[in-house]
Amino acid sequence: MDQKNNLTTNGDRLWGSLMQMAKIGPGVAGGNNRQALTDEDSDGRHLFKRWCEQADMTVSVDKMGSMFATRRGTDPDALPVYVGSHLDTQPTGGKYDGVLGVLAGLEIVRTLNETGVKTKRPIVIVNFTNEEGTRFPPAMVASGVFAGVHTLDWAYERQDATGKTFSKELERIGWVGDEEVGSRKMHAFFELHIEQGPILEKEKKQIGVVTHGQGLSWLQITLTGKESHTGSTPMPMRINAGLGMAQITQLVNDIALANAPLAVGAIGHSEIFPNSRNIIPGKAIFTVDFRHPEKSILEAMKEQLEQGAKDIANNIGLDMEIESVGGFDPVTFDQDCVRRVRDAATKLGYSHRDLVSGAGHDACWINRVAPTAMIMCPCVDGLSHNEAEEIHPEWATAGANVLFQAVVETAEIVE
Ligand code: HGY
Ligand code: MN
Ligand code: MN
Repeated sequence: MDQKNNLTTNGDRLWGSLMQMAKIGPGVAGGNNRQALTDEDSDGRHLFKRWCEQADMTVSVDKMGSMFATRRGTDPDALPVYVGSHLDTQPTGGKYDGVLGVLAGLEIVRTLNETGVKTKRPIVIVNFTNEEGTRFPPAMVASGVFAGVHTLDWAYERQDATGKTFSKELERIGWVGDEEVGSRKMHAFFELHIEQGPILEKEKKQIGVVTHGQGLSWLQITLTGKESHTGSTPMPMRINAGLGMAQITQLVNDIALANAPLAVGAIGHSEIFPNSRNIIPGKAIFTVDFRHPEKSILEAMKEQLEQGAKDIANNIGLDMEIESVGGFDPVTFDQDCVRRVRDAATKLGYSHRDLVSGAGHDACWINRVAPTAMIMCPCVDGLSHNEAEEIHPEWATAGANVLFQAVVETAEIVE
């Protein structure tokens, strides 16, 4: 029997696992708030670990807390095929961002166990710590350490808004592993992820074959002015950090529109001090998120921002600091892996199209150390990083089946 061609996942079981994981760290509007290194993150990790052990896998953890669940291959010396994503979510996140990629990996192993199919190469499912970078910037920090982009010490020093460090919080939830980060060698890495954009749904395509990932730049700006009374301070005397933030917010939008149609820019994080109704803000700290598929244009956008923000600060009399707090160059995924994904979608009869990922993913860093490709499924209204994020079960199943075919093709079934 040509086992390979008849391997498809159990969509109901995958959906059931997604809904069970979604119960951990519920949001307030039907989504999830399972931020990195919180107790909820730990609970989700324990559930995933239990499921992996029930599927006869061994689970190990590295020093960044990333989890690796291994299904043995017939050749223990063969480099494994890795599949996975992340279980942490945004504070007002959805149920599928990251989680689909991890639990689809589990579904593949559950199906292989059920059918008794063996692969030459081991298969390893990964849960990368803190992909979102919302509590501890930058995004994709654990896969970044794995790929040698960040040092472990630098990552350990990252702080959340309350001053808690990454290392202390990882220790507190009991998920510091002993494995050196990045010591594992991968034959290939595949990541299934929801698109988080509108293209696939609009074009009625079931699968996105991700050929590239756009580049990202996070610039944290600190403006310092002078606190004073909102009532008695004459307008010409004010040094208003809040006004500077508002004008730079408009500048960010103008720069993105000026580099249309592919540039995007926004400010998602902002803090104003002292944040009192009748004190002119003396300080503003906020992060600019710029993205573009071409490195040269992303660099030009950053230069336009730095110049424009300097002029705004000078006009108001503000001191300004700009610090890069995250980012990565545009990514071109491995062509052989991408072809495997495209061939799998074709063989399974799914409608598909090539896609550039708008969001960043762990795959963007892993692509530096192993042949890597991504698969995307549509999401309703292209919405993500919103508790209303939604996908259809058949989209999850189609994505998992394409992932399955690409993984077993690469891991080599042993007849
Ligand atoms: O920011 C990103 O693109 C990812 O969702 N962390
Ligand atoms: Mn994600
Ligand atoms: Mn995300």
